[in-house]
Amino acid sequence: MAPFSAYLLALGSALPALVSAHGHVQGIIADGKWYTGWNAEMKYQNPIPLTAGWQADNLDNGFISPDSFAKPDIVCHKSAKNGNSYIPAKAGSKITFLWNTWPVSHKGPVFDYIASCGSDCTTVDKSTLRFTKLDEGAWLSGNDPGTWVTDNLIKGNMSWSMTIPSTLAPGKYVIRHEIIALHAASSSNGAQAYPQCINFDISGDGTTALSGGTVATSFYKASDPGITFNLYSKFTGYTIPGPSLSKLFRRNSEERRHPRDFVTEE
Ligand SMILES: *[C@@H]1O[C@H](CO)[C@@H](O)[C@H](O)[C@H]1NC(C)=O
Ligand SMILES: [Cu+2]
Repeated sequence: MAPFSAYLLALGSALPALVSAHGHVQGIIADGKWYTGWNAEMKYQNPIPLTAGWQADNLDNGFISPDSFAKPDIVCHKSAKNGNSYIPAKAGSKITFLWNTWPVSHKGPVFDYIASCGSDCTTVDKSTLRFTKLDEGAWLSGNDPGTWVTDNLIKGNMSWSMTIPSTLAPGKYVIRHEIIALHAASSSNGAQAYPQCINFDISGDGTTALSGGTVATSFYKASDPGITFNLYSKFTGYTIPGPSLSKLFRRNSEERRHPRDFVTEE
């Protein structure tokens, strides 16, 4: 009986990883149209379905830890390979990222970055992508643990919306949408980054090209005050990690649609 119950115990402890509640972007809505995102189980299909979502190997819906923030996995999640199609969208369009689920405990900042792929996002080397931060949200109020934009994401149908700048030049781009969960971030390797990359073929008559930008392996360090952070303390502020928001695009009231924007901040 000992071997059998030991087997059950082992099985029992393996199960939480399989049914764990952190998530991935299962769908994207652009210009009102739904596109299926990448789901790691698709890697078992032959052929692999066409998705604009990058093919990450996050079968456990897991995350990237600070000890990998300078490694290629931080770019588009674990062992990510290029998405093999594009979502067509016009500059100025509203884009909504729909997570399959998100746990209330996983509070933290949410980001949208964009990088030009040059001519082809399906073959570009991810280590060459230089990202511009388009959108960010984080702490809203309270403490220990307080209210965060992830709470709004959960209330809003597990979704996060952003607007592609209306002046962005047409082209092939990767948008890197990311949540960093801070529930374990009081220890220096405890923050959890969940990056999700999606290819977009952006049209329109914008003329603003991206310039500068930062490779994702230089975004964050474990020692950043917004990466090692004790959510369960009487904090009075939060320093948003990563590069600062782009000044290439003027935000207008029409584009300020996300819940975070209804919080007084300027
Ligand atoms: C809510 O989320 C589900 C699942 O992702 C999606 O099918 C549905 O379109 C979403 N509803 C809205 C109003 O965005
Ligand atoms: Cu989790």
